[in-house]
Amino acid sequence: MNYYEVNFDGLVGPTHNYAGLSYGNVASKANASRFSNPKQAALQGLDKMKALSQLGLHQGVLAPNARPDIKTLRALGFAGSDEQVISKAAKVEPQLLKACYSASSMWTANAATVSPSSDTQDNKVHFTPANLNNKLHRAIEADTTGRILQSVFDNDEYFSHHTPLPQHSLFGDEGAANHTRLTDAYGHAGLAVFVYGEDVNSTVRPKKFPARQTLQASQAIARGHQLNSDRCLFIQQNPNVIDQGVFHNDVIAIGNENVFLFHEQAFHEQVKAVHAIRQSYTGSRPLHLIEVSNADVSVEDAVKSYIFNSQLVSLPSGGMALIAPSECQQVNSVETYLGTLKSASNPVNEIIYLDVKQSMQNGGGPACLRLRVTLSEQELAASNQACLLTDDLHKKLTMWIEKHYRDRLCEQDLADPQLLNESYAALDELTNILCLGSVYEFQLP
Ligand code: SUG
Repeated sequence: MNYYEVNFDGLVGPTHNYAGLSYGNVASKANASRFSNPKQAALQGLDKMKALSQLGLHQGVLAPNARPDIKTLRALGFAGSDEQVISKAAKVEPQLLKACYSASSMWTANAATVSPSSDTQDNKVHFTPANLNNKLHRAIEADTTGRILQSVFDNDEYFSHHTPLPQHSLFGDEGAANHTRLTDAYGHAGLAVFVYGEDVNSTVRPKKFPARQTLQASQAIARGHQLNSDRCLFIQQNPNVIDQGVFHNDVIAIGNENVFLFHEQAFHEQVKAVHAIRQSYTGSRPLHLIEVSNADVSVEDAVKSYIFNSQLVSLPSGGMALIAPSECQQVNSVETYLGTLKSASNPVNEIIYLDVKQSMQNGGGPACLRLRVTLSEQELAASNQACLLTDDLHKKLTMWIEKHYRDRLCEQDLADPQLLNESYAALDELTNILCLGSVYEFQLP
């Protein structure tokens, strides 16, 4: 039986904007109030999907959450028609309106934690949508994301869907961005490496920025997914790097199959953490633990370039490619390092640079934009085929974006009721293209 890692990229929604909502995410703050270009953002994302599919990889598409989130605004006391809700919120609570307009569901590395069937006791693929409870604009994604995942993986024989963890600070969960699987082949049992920012029972935590993922959340996910405890590791992120803008582990480390690439300062008590990984890995192919020294790439350069937020993918022709954001070419230390990585003796033999600048300006690189789902041939066949990228789907989505998306958006535009109509009309059409059924709760005017 063949197994594949399928990347499900988040389609950038029509209201992509720079609202400065993510304290602790340096790019989000730095670009707050800039004009965004939703059309370009969505096309850049689609180009990335196409580039990966042209490498011979299976590529999926996840629909965005519907924005504005009128249901949340109503729950917060704004009443009347949709237009009235928007205009009242714009006057009284513009910050809440921005949260309800965020297109942040595009970063599907935070959509859920996924465990493949080769790791779970019931041999099903398990999904838990992340509660994202550290930020309001992200916490409101969880329920819709859960429905979208159910509509893509809609078969009880193969897939098991969990509800998000309780919305409480004990259980801050940011999904797959803090989870890596190390294995010698996709279809073999893997080592699930869960990286948390904070154990709520310990004083080891960042001083400036929030730790978004708790140990308690990671443990709950591992239990729910019926993972074998011998094949789970829980390691703590270095709180000092969280304070330098590393708000998720995927900003400082990336793993794929038997390769784990990470910065020298990624983890708390790193020597012990790396030793534990080496000891717990049971694959028959050798594990490549590649530690990037601070002398080669500083944490500051890692955050600026997002080198670790690259996708590391296994190529059908053998070897691996690192799909890096083009910003890596603008930071000397990083470009030099990637040159040496490619020529050193390890499976990474190709570096491909892609432009996802619209997303990068909100702190989301190539790896943030995708949810990895390891699937057997049968599981892939049981998934919603309309959400798998083909030339035809690529063409349809390009036309759909060209038809519905604006090429300029700023904070003032969020008060324009026409934006709501445009966004809902686009998403209504998208549900047909992707055969999603009733995942959205909005009413068309
Ligand atoms: O949660 N940015 C996202 C970026 C998520 C990146 N994901 C991973 N590293 N996996 C976040 O901070 C910014 C939205 C704004 O400010 O408009 C935002 O939500």
